Amino acid sequence: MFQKVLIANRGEIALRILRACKELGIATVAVHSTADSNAMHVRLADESVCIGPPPAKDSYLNIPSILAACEITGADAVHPGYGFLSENARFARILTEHKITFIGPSSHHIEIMGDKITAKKTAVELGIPVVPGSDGEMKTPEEAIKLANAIGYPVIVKATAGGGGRGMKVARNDEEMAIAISTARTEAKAAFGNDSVYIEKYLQRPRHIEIQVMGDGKGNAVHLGTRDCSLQRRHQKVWEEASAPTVSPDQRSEIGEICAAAMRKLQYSGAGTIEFLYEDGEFYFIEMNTRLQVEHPVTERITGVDLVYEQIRVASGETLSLAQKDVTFTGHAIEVRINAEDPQTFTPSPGKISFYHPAGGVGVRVDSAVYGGYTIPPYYDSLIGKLIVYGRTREECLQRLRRAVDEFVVDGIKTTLPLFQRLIKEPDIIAGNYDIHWLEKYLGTKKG
Ligand code: MV4
Repeated sequence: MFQKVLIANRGEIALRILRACKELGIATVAVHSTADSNAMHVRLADESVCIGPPPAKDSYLNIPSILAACEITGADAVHPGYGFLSENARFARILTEHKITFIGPSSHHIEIMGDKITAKKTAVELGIPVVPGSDGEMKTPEEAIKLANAIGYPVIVKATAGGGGRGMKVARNDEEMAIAISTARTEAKAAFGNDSVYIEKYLQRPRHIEIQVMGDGKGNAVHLGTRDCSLQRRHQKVWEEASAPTVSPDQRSEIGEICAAAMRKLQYSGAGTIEFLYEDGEFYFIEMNTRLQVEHPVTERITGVDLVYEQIRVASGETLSLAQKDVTFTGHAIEVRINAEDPQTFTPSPGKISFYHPAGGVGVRVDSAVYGGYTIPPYYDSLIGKLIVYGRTREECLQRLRRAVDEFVVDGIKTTLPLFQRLIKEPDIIAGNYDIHWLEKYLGTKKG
């Protein structure tokens, strides 16, 4: 096991990782920018190193500074959290070259899944169902139009180097296709330095359902069930549930076992999420995330598995502490993301929290790194904290969510808490009847 772990992140996820390290008896190193000197992750770590000025590219994304922090403190492993360097294959490789363990998958697996065409080809080879579309890159509008006619419109053009919704264009006929291919290539070149694009059948009203997986790099892997993350705004998730309300236990086992078997074949190591679009009872692979996700606590709540503990264990060379038969699913969990944003316009609202009272009580977990008197800096994402509630049934979970949102107080800045007050009264939300477009339609047509 590691002696000392450096946490290359900030905010609630840095605390989440610190807590797991403490329970494992591992010493911790926090890194921080000059804007985060007073941050909770710095206070709670055993040691801390300032790695640069506020902009993330100069601090949390600054590989030489983070390597230097490892050298200075003698850390033998780095946990990247999510965002920042968590899916940077070069960072994972450089750490390995310096005999420091990257707590995550191999740089090879990060690379495969980072290239969306290679990811999809890999999924096909592993027997994971994918969205019908091109086998590879589309070079010309003519080629794309020919294939689009074979698939049938509407079709979506995606950037090979994209992901998370960046660089996508929908085409409904040949004329739109010609334009979509050219503009998508130009935009992809500008955004990612790579103009490669591919096409897929456009699914009109899917849900976003993902499977949590965990492997040990020795051919052992398990799935930890489903999450429904359809409630998003501009590709930012707002509300996540486990299990996905519309997937039966039999269907969960079926798609889950396909994913776990795929990870065994790949000898995948660490936590991963296989993302699907789900429409008319069918799963269609779109992407794989090779990291811990923001919404991992809902899975932890219904399975009882500590995902960060497992990540650290397998990174240190131990075998997975659980087999598939040990994974059980109990009750229902919902996470809502409390952001420092205007609840109507979603413009960021950084500043000083004058009073803070998190919700508590039975079935409530709050993952946050803020406190009363803390000033949220303007440089990073606007997540204040995650409210995770549990119920034996989805109905009980919703009742607790109502109660917990009422109880939660964050004064001094605008937050998205009032949005959740509204959402938990909506019949479609109560019924679990929503798709990936529901929230944007709701926000566009209804004014609070
Ligand atoms: C799609 C799609 C419809 N059909 N692919 C957006 C994020 C990226 N991970 C994939 N995305 C989509 N891919 C096909 N073939 C619709 C989306 C999409 C979406 C997906 C998940 C959650 C929210 C979304 C919002 C808009 C579009």
